Amino acid sequence: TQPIFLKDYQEPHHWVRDVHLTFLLAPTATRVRSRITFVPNPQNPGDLELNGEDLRLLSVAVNGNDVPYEVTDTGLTIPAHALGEGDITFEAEVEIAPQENTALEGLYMSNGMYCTQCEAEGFRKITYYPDRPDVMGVFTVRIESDLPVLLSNGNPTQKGAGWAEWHDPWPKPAYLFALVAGDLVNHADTFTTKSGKAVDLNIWVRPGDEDKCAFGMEALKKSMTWDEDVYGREYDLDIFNIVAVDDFNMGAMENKGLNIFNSSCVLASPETSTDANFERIEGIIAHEYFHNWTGNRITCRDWFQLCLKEGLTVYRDQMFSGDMRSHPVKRIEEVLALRARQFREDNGPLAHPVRPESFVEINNFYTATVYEKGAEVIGMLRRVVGDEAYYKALDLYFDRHDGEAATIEDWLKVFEDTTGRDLAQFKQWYSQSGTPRLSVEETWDDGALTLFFSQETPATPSQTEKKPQVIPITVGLIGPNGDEVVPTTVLEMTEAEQSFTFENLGARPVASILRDFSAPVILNRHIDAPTRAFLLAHDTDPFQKWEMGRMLARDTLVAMIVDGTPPAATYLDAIRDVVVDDDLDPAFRALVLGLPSEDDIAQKLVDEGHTPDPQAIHDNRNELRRIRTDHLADILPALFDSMKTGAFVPDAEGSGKRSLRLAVLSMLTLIDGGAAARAAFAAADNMTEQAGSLRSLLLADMGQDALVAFEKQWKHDRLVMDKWFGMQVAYASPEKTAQIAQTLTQHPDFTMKNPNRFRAVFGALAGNHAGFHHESGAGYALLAKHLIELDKLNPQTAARMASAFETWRRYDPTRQDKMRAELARIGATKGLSRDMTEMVTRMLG
Ligand code: B3K
Ligand code: ZN
Repeated sequence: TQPIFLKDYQEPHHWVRDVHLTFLLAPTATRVRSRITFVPNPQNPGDLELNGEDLRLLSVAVNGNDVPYEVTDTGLTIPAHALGEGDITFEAEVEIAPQENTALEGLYMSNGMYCTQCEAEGFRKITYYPDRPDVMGVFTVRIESDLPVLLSNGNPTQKGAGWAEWHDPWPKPAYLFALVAGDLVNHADTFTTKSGKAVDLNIWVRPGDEDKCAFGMEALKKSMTWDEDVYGREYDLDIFNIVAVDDFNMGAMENKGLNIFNSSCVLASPETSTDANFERIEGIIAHEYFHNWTGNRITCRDWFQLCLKEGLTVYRDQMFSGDMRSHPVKRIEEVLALRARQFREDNGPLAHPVRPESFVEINNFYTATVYEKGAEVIGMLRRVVGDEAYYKALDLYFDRHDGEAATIEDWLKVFEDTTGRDLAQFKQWYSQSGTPRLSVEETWDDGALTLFFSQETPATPSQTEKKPQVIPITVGLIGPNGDEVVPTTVLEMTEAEQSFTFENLGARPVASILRDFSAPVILNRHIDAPTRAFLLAHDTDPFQKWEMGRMLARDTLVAMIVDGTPPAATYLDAIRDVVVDDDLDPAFRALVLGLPSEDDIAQKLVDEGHTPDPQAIHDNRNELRRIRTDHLADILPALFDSMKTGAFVPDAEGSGKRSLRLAVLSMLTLIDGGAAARAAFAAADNMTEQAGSLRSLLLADMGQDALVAFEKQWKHDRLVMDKWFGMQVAYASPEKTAQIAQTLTQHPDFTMKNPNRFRAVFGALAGNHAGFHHESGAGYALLAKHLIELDKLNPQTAARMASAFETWRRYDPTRQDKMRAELARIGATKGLSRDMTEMVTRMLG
């Protein structure tokens, strides 16, 4: 398993024109017949090279004749001399066993239904093919099966008893191929595009789930309208199908005209889904739909360019969600997720650039860095060039590269051509890993405020030298009376050290720096608590307003942990002022009430030169929760009642009220013996309230009865049961966490074969900071044991979850030894997958 390198890219020896596939579906012996027209590439003549894995080859022919060929574990090669001149008709038949495919990559079965997952390199498990994104072909697919619903990409052409044919007129790489066959029912609708074309829309689900499709369908129609209005992009087929599948390695997949979704990312009802679920479903439906242009019509030349489609599509879905809901709330949520996942990745052994330069297994690079930092880079680019130039550049991108497999160079070129700017330095955001530390000092001199910035990016694996980046820094100034004296301006930093002066100011203002989180950096700024509280009260930028509350909480916690300093009244009063302010959006107030996660605090302690003690972080954080609760005790009951919502509507307003209500409930539970939470749990008529009250009880270690009742009520619902499995681990006290997770693996409904169920238990274990890092090491051992087992069945999901260990170097020598030993144990396992081998090697490296 050798790494492959971006710098080694070469065009293929052959391009594809069209592809005809016939599937004779059978669980353990599916036949796949292919007829492919190859066109020799005059730029790079050579053998016909096809990828193929786990295939039983039955026949091969070229232009109707037998030919010499070589088959290995990874592919099939036909020597150039056997190919003749001109176009080549290649025919083959292979046999595969979807029923035995537990990796959920290629063609597999889930509850009696056939489905596929081909990105990144799953098509090679279906038939022999040049499985690389720069090779695009027009696919015609025939499916033969007794199952009633037979789907593939593109438009349906013909069907009869036991068969159906599909034709996709848009050339596409194999990773966008999809096939579904099953006993499914549809929730149908139609959409008329801006130019008057009628499109049939369907969400296909297992019988019994049809009442959970309406929200997803609305989200799809909103996405279609939004992409027309904002990016001028229309849909381009007669039909758009979405299918819900229970066993799926990630959230969803943007196959052309046939998106396949993890059922948890499309099925929704008020009784079974939380507000967070609704929001996520809306965002993922939009994301996959938006890929139709950014990913499918314009795809990636090679997998190193993954951020070309993912960063841009995340950026687009974030814009969409902000438009549908609340921009400030959405932005704060994005930053929370970025810090929790991407900053963490950038700070550890798995750090890599937004465009990696090498990989062993590409599935290991569907990361927060490629996706979320990739989106941040686009947000910065837009800030640097301005809105108008951004949309002009996008129009040029779609015009120039439609139908192509493009690169980051192509992407940046449209911005250079639109604006005349040189983006060479900006491009470093794609090649340099690590999170820049931005420091700021200020001076005041006779009406002039000067901000001195310096930037430094710490070394990351295989990148010791870092260059200064282009950092757009948004700044506004607030006068001493709380009025804004200078509105948001963008300062463009390009040097290692750079200063900016604001002149002609009356009195010394307070600077609000990095408004809207204008760059993915860590800002080091030493300002006192009263100044932070002032900005929390007066900043006009909602992100910075929230950020000041968060920084106050973080500094309070660090001081409590490091030298036992009790929380200051400045912090407690400032929080109280926000929480009682009825002019503020309840969702925003709930976010201000949130405390930094234990994992965030651990990283902050490391940054300040301390060794984090997970138990101490946990205890002090709980202590702060208790102190804050006492400080707010008199207002909590009334606030809780006033945030009650009527009939459940999963919109921004309702979800905002519920999130404040539930944040208040978790505090109330600390002082009322659990009375309010028990009552809310018993009376809940929606999952947000039911799960939220259960969470409060679990956090206070009073959840046993509610857990029993919850299981009894939801036994039959696999998605709700995932919550039941997850919550009791996520909110367990540190000493019990591993034991609870272990016991749950013995539950009759636990299975290693369903990624959602596995993630429910083990994702929660890894996410329970004090529980996972409990000094016994039980959390580490339990996770490692199950990752080793899962790796045999499903390497992709196992490898992804192994990143739980990426922070091992942060902790004390005893914990380090324990974690390193578990990683070594995983690494020493016989027959370990390429996926897991790469992850363990990088983490130990
Ligand atoms: N493109 C897919 C992810 C595929 C992951 C393969 N390991 C989903 C998405 O980003 O839309
Ligand atoms: Zn995507």
